[in-house]
Amino acid sequence: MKITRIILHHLRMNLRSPFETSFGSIQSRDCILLEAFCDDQVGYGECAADRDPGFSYETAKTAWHILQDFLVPAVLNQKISNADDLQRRMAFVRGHPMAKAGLEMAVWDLLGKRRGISLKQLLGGKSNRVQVGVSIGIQESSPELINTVESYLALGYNRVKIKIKPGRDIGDTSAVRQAYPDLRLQVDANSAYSLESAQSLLPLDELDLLLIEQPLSEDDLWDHSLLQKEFNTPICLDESIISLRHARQALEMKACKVINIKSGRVGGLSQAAAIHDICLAHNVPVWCGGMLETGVGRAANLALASLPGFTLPGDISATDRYYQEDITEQRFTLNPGSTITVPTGHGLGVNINRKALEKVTINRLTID
Ligand code: OSB
Ligand code: MG
Repeated sequence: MKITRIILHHLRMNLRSPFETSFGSIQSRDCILLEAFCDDQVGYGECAADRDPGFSYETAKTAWHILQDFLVPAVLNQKISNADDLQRRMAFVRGHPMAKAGLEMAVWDLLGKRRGISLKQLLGGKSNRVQVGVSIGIQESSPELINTVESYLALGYNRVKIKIKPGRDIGDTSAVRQAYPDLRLQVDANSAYSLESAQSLLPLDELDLLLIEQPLSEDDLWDHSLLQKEFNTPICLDESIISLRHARQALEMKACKVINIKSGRVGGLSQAAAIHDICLAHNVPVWCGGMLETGVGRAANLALASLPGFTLPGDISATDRYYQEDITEQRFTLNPGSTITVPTGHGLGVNINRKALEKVTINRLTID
């Protein structure tokens, strides 16, 4: 197929409640929605880069620049039969995985629509419903954190992840554990510790956590391997796994026992699926991470999480957890048993609500 036109939409969407991590607090979420046109069809993609370079160096504006000036010109009017073709055309751009992943998602959506099958089928997904949990930001105090946890448990979530940072780690986590002795609980530090300061996290090992996510720097596989030796609790890497190569090296180094897979962080769904495959071959459990996506990225996450190696619940919550109004006509809801149903429509299986899109668009560009 040949893509003849691409439209970029820079979105800014208000979250229903502020989301605080060790790298900052946000009230609204930026991203780029891509529309890729081929014959009479359009594919949607979501580039997850946010306004600030807190989670990674990419921002919505750097991704816009890379897409506008490099990736889109390299792809327009070229013959692209699959994600590998696309990746070859994009390979001259070093880094910028979220920009690449956004474009790849739009190509996957088109591939599915043209073949009349869902993204889940294209990727080789198995489950019709996937296990999900909720990721809770740092709250004002431990009692407020417990209230927030309670409210999500009441909605039916049966796995909770809480964000931690130095000074808000052991106290918060023990408080939640004490209030809910049987809860499936995990923590995410978003790189807030060094090998030295992470010694203060050792008491977490007594709290029966599913995993400890990304305690150390994103560029630090080696120190994670040293830290994992000190913990029985599995260390899970998020920021550090930026490619299939890093995943392999992390496994060889024993830098982690679990991997969080996000298509944006690794440059696309094709890379995400490849990381899933080697983890499955090594018996290393994976789960699908989230980036507070709109319905577009959420649909892609659900399809990805339907692959058989995704044995831990994903950070894929219901639309209501994030946004009052989403840009897709579909809203995702929680089923009993803390699952969400994987879309079955062609491609991503979502349609855009144009009115809703209009309200949150702060910049738009057509390239043809
Ligand atoms: O580290 O997993 C993370 C959100 C934005 C950036 C990074 C992370 C997160 C989350 C939220 O934890 C996951 C979600 O519910 O989308
Ligand atoms: Mg994380």
